Amino acid sequence: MATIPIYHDLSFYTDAERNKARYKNLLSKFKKEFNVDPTFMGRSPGRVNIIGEHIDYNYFSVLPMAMEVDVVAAVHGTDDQKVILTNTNQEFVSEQFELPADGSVISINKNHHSWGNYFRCSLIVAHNFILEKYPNLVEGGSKPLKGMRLTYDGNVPTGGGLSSSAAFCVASIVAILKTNGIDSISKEDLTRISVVSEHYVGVNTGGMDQCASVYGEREKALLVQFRPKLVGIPFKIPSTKPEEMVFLVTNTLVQANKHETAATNYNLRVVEMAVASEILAKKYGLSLMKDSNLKTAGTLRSFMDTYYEQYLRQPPWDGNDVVIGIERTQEMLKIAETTFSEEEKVGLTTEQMAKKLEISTKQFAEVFLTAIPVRYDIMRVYQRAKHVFSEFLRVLETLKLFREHKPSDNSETFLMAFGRLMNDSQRSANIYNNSSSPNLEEVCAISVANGAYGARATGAGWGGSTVHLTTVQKLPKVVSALKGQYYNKHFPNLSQADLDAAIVVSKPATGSCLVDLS
Ligand code: NG1
Ligand code: MG
Repeated sequence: MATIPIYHDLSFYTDAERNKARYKNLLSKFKKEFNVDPTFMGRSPGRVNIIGEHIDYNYFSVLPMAMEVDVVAAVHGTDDQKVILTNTNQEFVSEQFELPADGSVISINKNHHSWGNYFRCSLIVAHNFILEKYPNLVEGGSKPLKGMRLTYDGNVPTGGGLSSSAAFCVASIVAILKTNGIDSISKEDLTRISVVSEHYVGVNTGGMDQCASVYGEREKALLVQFRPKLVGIPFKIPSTKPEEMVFLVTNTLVQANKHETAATNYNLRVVEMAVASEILAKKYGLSLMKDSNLKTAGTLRSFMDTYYEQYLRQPPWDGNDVVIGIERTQEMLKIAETTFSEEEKVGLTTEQMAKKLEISTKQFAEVFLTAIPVRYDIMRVYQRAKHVFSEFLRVLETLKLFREHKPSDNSETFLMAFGRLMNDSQRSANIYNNSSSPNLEEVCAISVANGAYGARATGAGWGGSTVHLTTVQKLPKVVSALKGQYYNKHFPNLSQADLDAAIVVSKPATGSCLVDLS
């Protein structure tokens, strides 16, 4: 089983030089804070998603890559039961707390939102994992975890769609496991446990970000699969000639605060898609595996698989054969079109949804509205299903394009087809998933009009970052258009440093790792 690498220097960065000052500052801050040197560092990167948005929590594959920006935790384990969290960024005020002396797993007060809660999430999943796999380290659960002193340094923009939260949680889990004596951390285990960590602060994430953060490799993008099992498969993106392809990642500088808007945005999508899967299943008399984050309802992937296996009695899809995947997903789109009347396609009230499911509104509330609090007048169930199936189709078409592109092929044709898929993804996010924003639309339109083949929001949306497909040659024009038409217009007083941080060319980077300081 592959384990996360251990480094003794910064050679895992493409640009180690650029990070040296950062690490020096981190180490001196630690020493000043705790009067001792850290013994190791846990690190995990942010990611950019190339294509496949709001489908990971339906278990449809996505295509992200890890980035050079990351979260690093310098650590010193102690024999007391105290955890002290500090950060090189003054905005994150120090926190400390005691681990329960009786060896029990801590709990979180969800109503009190703080950065320390993300550490607590990590502690919960890491502790449960230790109890499950290494119970002797904590004497079967009667001994507490080790105390820890930590200083964090992160350069993933927060609320920016590059998954700072996942990078933070994964780096923290690595730090906690290592402190408690687990040196060899399997990528599979690390992904599996980190995927659910943020659920403890009430954000019902899928598993793309954590998986990309763990499995990232230099020069490689990732195919993140959820079925038949969760895994990140690194692969080389084809190169293009004579114009070398690049991904530009830009931040709209409009923060998407997922935590505060969850009830009407992110979490509502999770619920709407679960409702969609159950309505589709009802139409064919199928009973779905209850695999959504609600745990009382299915997912759209579960519907697709059950429809083929139980209704059409066809063998299960292995997730790899792109042609079969495309065929099945196109069938799903047809089903979504015919399951709802024109009137229902506008959106459904609670009564209408209960009626379609042939249950009472009280039962509807029990199944769909209890585990995850959401607010709505109508649920746009048809639109969400349409977004998810069409978006997965675009992921498969992108993969097909990558696999079929040969070095001797015309790059322009390839880039145009790839860009079109990215643009279609953005259109669907805007029209069917309602997860775009005026700023995101503006940024994408500017870059496409100035030399990008495609542009789209990356991550949850409603603000945050965008990813643009362009080439080394076309890049300067795209960047200067974005500066002139977007940043200067909306943020005229932005410092040069902030502007540089908002516009980055991203190369695929190394995933989670340990840095040994002994
Ligand atoms: P961001 O916005 O980057 O955190 C979120 C989810 C992903 C995925 C995307 C939408 C988290 C940690 N991650 O990404 O799992 O669902 O939205 O594709 O919330
Ligand atoms: Mg996040």
